[in-house]
Amino acid sequence: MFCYQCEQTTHGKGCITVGVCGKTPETAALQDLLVHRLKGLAGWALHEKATLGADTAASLDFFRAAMFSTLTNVNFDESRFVDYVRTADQLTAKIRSRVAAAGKPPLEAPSVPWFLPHSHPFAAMPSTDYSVDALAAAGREVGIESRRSLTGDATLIGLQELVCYGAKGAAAYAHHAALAGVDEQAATEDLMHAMAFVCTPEAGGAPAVLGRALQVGEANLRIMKALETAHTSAYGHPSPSEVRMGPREGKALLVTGHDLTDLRTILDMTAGTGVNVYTHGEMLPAHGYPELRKYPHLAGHFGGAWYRQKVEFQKFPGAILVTTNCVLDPPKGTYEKNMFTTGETGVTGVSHLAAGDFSAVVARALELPGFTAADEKAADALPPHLVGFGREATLGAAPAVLDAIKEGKLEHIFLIGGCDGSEGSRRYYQRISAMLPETSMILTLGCAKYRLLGQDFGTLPGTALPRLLDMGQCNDSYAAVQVAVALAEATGSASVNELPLSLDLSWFEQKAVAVLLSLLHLGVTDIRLGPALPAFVTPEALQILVEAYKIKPADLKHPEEDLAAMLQHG
Ligand code: FS2
Ligand code: SF4
Repeated sequence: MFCYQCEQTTHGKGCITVGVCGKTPETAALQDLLVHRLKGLAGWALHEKATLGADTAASLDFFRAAMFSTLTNVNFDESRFVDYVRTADQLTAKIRSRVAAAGKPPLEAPSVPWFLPHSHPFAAMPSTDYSVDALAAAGREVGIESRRSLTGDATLIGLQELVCYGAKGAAAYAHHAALAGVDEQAATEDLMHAMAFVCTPEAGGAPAVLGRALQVGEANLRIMKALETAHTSAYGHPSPSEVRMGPREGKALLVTGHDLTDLRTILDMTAGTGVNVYTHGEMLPAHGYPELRKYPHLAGHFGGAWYRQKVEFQKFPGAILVTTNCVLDPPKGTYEKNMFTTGETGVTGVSHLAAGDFSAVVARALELPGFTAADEKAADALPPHLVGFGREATLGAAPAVLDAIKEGKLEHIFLIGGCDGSEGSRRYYQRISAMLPETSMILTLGCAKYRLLGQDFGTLPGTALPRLLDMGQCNDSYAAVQVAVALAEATGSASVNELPLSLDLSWFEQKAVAVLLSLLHLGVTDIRLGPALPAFVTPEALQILVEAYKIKPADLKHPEEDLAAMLQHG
């Protein structure tokens, strides 16, 4: 196997024997094959649209769900990938037949150095053998190693992967948005264009591939906007709200991941049953939405960031529903029987529930003992966390923020957010946030916020403004961008880059890649990125990004030097 799509990749180079995430070589090869087939499906669906005016809706729907399944920490279940490949083959075969039946020319598989002619995605035919072994063997033929050795150009293949990872992250958000009621078909189609593009001769040069990556960032902005619209239409605009960070006595059900629709279904199904519902991981911002926190049995939040789940889930005396990433394989003989996956998530040996069909997880919550009165008492001492600084709430505070800037009470704003992870190097974000001057504010979002929890940032001296504003999930980066643009306009700044605003971002997986591409598309410069730079960006590609966008690696050993530089230059 060879996989380097996430930040924790082995030795900062690539996972080659087994994933640090736990992904097996078989699953890695199946995912490689699926991505290859999705490139083919994208090409053929767009070809059918171009030649016959056909609707891409059916392909789109599957495309974004299947892309999402290949993100880091989403799905480890081989059998599910066999099904995804089979469906991709069936959809592509049907398109081929319709194009042929209409007497239109087939989609040509152009000659490119990174695919052998018979293994070009546009030429792929349905498998004759859907065993894991056969599909994994086919996947190994089209993986990154194969394409790098065919071209001898690690920089080009790395940039093509940048397009692919950005498209994966954006597809995941598009999938969430569609499930939540806003279907961004045009932007999803742009992601299909991007995946088809990397199969064409135009993707043979670094500038063109980088340009396409920025287009993925632009599509992702539209998608994050759609997701924000879906969330706020269904659940109201987030508003500041204190979250209890521990349990109450009684039966318990934990909902993890990002999917607010699944959380609401669980809240409806458990109403009146005596089961308390808790959020975990990226679900913490759910408490900011009026239509979710109105449920009295949404009792609080349990646990920290995703990487602590193997320890924390063993201590949870109730049932657990995994709606999206990040999920990890439970240690054998622990909480497998209490955990359920849904949507695109999957773990071998863990029950998978169809969308909205959550009676099994509720039944399991009723069987398990739940929390005791002593657990509740111990949790009473935990400080609450303030969530709910979505776009409206933060812009509502904008006049006070502008006054604070004018009066010299607010001198700098830091965006410290993104992903969290298990590496000790991520303590950089705790260390730097503890050093920030009192005259600064911090916007945070994504699971990186867990690096800031437990520190009391208080209020800006002489104001009632909290210094830490939790804007929500990683996808709420859209709201953060809108706030920055509004602040730039209100202060008469030429662009976001002129603001006393510094972005110190922590990345881990492919949604973060999509967000980064959106920021670059907007022309945001001087972003600090850590803890490690992407392994798929070679030194040559990094040089391009540094020259164009002044991207900087986080100085993990000397956060005080990063801070000094940010205060001076932004
Ligand atoms: Fe955190 Fe994991 Fe949000 Fe990422 S819970 S690293 O997938 O999407 O952020
Ligand atoms: Fe390694 Fe990350 Fe790929 Fe998992 S997703 S195999 S940890 S690079």
